[in-house]
Amino acid sequence: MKVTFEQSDALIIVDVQNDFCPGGKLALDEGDEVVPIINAMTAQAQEAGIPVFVSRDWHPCHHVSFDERGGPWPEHCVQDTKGAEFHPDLSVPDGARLISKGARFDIDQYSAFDKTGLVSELVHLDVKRVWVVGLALEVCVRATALDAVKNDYETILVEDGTRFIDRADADKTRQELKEAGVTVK
Ligand code: VGL
Ligand code: ZN
Repeated sequence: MKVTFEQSDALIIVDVQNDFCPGGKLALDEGDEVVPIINAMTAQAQEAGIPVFVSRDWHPCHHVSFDERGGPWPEHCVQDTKGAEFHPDLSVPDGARLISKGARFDIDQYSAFDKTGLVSELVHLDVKRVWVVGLALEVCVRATALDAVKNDYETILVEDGTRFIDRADADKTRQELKEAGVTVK
C-alpha cells in the first residue's frame, strides 16, 4: 500500500503481538500477514520523519478480561510472556513510542488513546492526522480509530494492515468507522 505521509502525520501500530498471530492464544487467521505491510509503512514513516507509535496489549496474570474471570477473551498477552512480545518480524524503529494498555486491574482498555498519554504526545509533536493499522480490526484498532476521531484527528485506517478476529463483523465495523468519520482505505 503506497501511502503519502505529510509532516503533521503519525503512524499508530496497534497490538501486532504473537498472541494475535497464528499459534498465539487469541490468534487471528492471517494476523501475521499484516507484518510486511506495516513494515513498509513504517519504513516510509521513517523516511518522512514522522512519529511512529507502537501499542501493545499488556495484561497482568488473571486479568479481568480473561474468561477465567468471566471476561470475553481467553488468556492472552500476559506481561513478559512470549505471547505479549511483538511479532518477531515487526520492525519497531529506534525512537518508536511504546504504548502499553490493558494493565488496569478492574477494566479493559482497547483504545491506544484510553488514559495512555497518547493525546499529549500527539499535541506535543503537533500531529494533525493519524494512520492506524494493526490487530484486531473490530476490537483495539476500531477503538483506537474511533478515539482518534473523537480527539479531532483526521484518521485514516489502512485495511490491508489490519485483520479481523471474526470476519462476520466486517461490514458492521467498516460502516461504523466510516460513519464516525474515519477514512477506510
Ligand atoms: C484485543 C481482544 C482482547 C486487540 C485485545 O488488541 O484487538 N482484542 N484484547
Ligand atoms: Zn486484551
